[in-house]
Amino acid sequence: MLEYCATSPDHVFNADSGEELIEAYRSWLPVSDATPVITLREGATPLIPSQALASRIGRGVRVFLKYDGLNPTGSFKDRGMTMAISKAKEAGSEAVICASTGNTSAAAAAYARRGGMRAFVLIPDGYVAQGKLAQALLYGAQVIAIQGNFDRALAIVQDVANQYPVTLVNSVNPYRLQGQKTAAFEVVDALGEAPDWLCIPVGNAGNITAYWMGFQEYRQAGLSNQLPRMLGFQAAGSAPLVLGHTVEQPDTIATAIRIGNPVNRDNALRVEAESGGGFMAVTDAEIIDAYKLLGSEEGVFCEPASAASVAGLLKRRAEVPAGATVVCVLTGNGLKDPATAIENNDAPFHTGLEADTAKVAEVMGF
Ligand code: AN7
Repeated sequence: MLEYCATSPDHVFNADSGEELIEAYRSWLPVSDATPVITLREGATPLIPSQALASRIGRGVRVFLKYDGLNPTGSFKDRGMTMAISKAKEAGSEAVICASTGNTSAAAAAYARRGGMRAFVLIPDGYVAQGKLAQALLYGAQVIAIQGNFDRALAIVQDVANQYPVTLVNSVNPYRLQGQKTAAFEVVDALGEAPDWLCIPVGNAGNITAYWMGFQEYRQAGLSNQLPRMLGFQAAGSAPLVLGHTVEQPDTIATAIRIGNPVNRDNALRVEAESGGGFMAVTDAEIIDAYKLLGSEEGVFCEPASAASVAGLLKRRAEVPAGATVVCVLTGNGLKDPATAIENNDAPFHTGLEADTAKVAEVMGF
């Protein structure tokens, strides 16, 4: 694991500057003047207060949504990918490869192509949301759908990257986590302090590891006084960190986190121990309830996997200390997976109605 020490603790982030993530946090990242920065102006995503969640918890608790679905390719993966692709370019790489449940493939494809590199992505055939597949194809990646799950795809791309001249950009690539830690910086920059709880969906456990790194670096530099408890939430059918063993046949509606053998398992257990946090499972029904609540009460459309953080917070609401500040990470944009939204909502949807004012007024209830 690559360790990087911050050199300039007096950095002040200016979200209005329109700077790309690497420029905004350059002194905290392993880049130099020789690094070609491949960017789509990622990062600087909003931290949105959620009154609907705060009122469900009560006791003066504040809840914020870190909406990373507003990154250029619609997920937090862009933070890691701007770093991984820039460093691959710096090293002279001409091609990158990843396994993916969808979002990594979209980000890898976009940044690789922008950097003039070929992108190869392995996905589990039939288990990637439509928007993500559309992105990988449109960005011009070579998409290879295998008859096997994500864990199998990851094993294959690790083999391929070991044997052939192609750079692996899954979260075993240390530059990925370096880029992703900037989300924690942004949270502290926005709140002026680290939150008390950080709720986050967990698949491979790269993001929870990266957030913890970011919170620790800011604390060491004196930019925050405290560290959050890190609460990781997995889908009940794909919960290896909760069960304590690999899940051979992971299953969940939240296909982004349909992962049975997390590659960052050891890091995840360290984060749990160091932060006094924990891992917990949420059912698909709880995920969908949270997903619908975010959309219909907050106007925030995230993908199902992202809603696991909110489902988890609601499940553990009785344990939130009075007056605490909680941040739920919304890792991906709801538009990634339109099919799940169309199948899971409570909106009245009148189809095939005659094009007539009186008929329209009638279904409106007038
Ligand atoms: C929306 O794209 O693993 O715990 O291949 O897309 O860092 O793995 C996606 C993971 C959460 C879990 N939310 O993050 C992939 C992939 C969304 C995601 C996760 C993913 P990690």
